[in-house]
Amino acid sequence: MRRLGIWLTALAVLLGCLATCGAAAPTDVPETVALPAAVDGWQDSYLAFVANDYDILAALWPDGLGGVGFIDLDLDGTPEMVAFDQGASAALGAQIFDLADGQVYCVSSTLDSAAGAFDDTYLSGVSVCTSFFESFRLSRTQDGWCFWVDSSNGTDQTSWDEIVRFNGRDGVLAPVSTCYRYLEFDPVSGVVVSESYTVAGAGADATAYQAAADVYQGALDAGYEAKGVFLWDDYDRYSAGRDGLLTMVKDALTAYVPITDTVTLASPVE
Ligand SMILES: [Ca+2]
Repeated sequence: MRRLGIWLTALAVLLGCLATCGAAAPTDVPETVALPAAVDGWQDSYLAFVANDYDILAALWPDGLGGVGFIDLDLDGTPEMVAFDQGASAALGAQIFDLADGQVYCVSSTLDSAAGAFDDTYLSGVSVCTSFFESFRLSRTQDGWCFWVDSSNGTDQTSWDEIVRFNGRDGVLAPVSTCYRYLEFDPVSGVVVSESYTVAGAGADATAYQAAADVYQGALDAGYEAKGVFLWDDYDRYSAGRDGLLTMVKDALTAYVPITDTVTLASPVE
């Protein structure tokens, strides 16, 4: 039994090393992230926005929104609302809304027309395509804790990836493009015939792109799983129209997973 115990101890040490040694070791970044309390009434603010601006939402997405979830992407204690469209390509388009002084603003949209439909005071030029709430990752990078997402989409002849980091500016979510890759394929052979890259918005090569992506893809992941609800979870419950969308938002509020010490410290994995 004693020998078994020694082996188990050695195995635990080895696994611990594998879990931490391969990732970039953040320096001077605290092991925990301390968030302020959410602003009072944030749930009601989002519900009121959806109820009052339903006609705008219905005009922009006439087939209805595909999903709603809440994630505190800029780690200021109050979650943003992430609403997916129903997708016309490989990935869904994310529409992201944040609160400022009790008012809801669209801060990111895959639709150009969102700029004219909503107050665009805080609307970013960076948008996100992904299909899952869990794609938004909370990581401890060398530059600090942050949410990021590998936003990607494509066709049979093109594909692109963009690592989007979520910062905050003046108390409002500010998505930032850290690096971007665009590939074109020969439709017959599948061979890449054209490629282009940017890092921090400036032209770059594949090596620089991968180095910038590794800052996030190689960071320590907190294991946080954001949750939301999708239209296809229950078509009857989320029936077309104002009431169905409001029910979806209410269910998403229930599904919201606040970021707590328990969540962020749940044995970070690489
Ligand atoms: Ca927030």
